[in-house]
Amino acid sequence: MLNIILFGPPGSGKGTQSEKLIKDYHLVHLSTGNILRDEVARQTALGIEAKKLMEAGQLVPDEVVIGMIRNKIAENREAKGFIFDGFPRTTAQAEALDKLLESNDTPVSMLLALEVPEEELKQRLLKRGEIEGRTDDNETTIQNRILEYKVKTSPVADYYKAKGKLVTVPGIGSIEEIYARIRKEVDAAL
Ligand code: B4P
Repeated sequence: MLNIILFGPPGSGKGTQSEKLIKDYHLVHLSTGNILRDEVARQTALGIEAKKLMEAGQLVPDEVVIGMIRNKIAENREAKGFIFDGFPRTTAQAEALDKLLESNDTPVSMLLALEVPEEELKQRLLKRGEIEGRTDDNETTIQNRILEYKVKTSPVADYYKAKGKLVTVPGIGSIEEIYARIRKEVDAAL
């Protein structure tokens, strides 16, 4: 089973590259950002709470996202593997994911970390804000999201580095160029 964590700061291209990987490797895409946006759109109790945090550029509580991922893994017992996109975002989430996958006997294969300079991240997200109107793609929220990433999320890369599972990929260039780099790493691991 191939379990890939696609990792990186906001706007690094996790969602963009996940779409390509799921097609080529027949994996199930689990994006906590997409699941949360769906809850917001349906105005569920969870969505109403999550909306405030997302618009402020803050992380949603660990127990909420861990519960979401637990359910999705349970719903996809027959999957060939998973792409975890935007999860785990804290060390507590990483520990919970490892436990969930261990109980399935299918550990994390690798954490692919997309490396993109901060200025480029801001430009990409501001551009998406203009095109798609996502409410968290504005200057103040982007700054907060980057700060949350530095403080709470970047330690997740160290957590998997200690397990020998960290693979870094330059996230600058065209989407196709970056995808070719990712494929090379995934194929080498297969
Ligand atoms: P996410 O939905 O995960 O959003 P993201 O990190 O901003 O997106 P991503 O890196 O996937 O960027 P994308 O490919 O779209 O999270 C949103 C919020 O949800 C978080 O702030 C948090 O509040 C909450 N949340 C989610 N998961 C959570 C968790 N586990 N725990 C707690 N809270 C959680 O790319 C961005 C833009 O760049 C796109 O417009 C794309 O077209 C463009 N782009 C991509 N690649 C490019 C390239 N090579 N060149 C130029 N542009 C490119």
